[in-house]
Amino acid sequence: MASSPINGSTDEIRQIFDKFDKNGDGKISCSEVVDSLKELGTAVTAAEELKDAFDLYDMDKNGLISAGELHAVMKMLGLKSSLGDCKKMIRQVDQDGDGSVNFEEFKKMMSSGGRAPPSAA
Ligand SMILES: [Ca+2]
Ligand SMILES: [Ca+2]
Repeated sequence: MASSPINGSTDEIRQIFDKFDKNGDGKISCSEVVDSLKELGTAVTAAEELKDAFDLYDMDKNGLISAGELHAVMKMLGLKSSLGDCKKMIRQVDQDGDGSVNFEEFKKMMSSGGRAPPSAA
């Protein structure tokens, strides 16, 4: 049962190729490459920034931001929020009700605008 890694990667290359080949003519033009890289770059940057911000808050790296962690970062950023405020912010996005913010909930927190804390620029 030797599986050839080449088959898998050919598939992957074709998928990537299809993504680049916007008009489906089987060729990738320079402008198609530029467009695709631009799209890719924007998506990756946004996701990476969010992950960086999440890691900043998640001090013990357990994949969850607790009210205490949120409070500590707010203090670090010089924002005057009480632990109670942080708990309230978490409650607003806490979908599974565990009292902490996971990455999915964090994304919501950041995209909801409003009182989303700024990331360290
Ligand atoms: Ca944590
Ligand atoms: Ca939660």
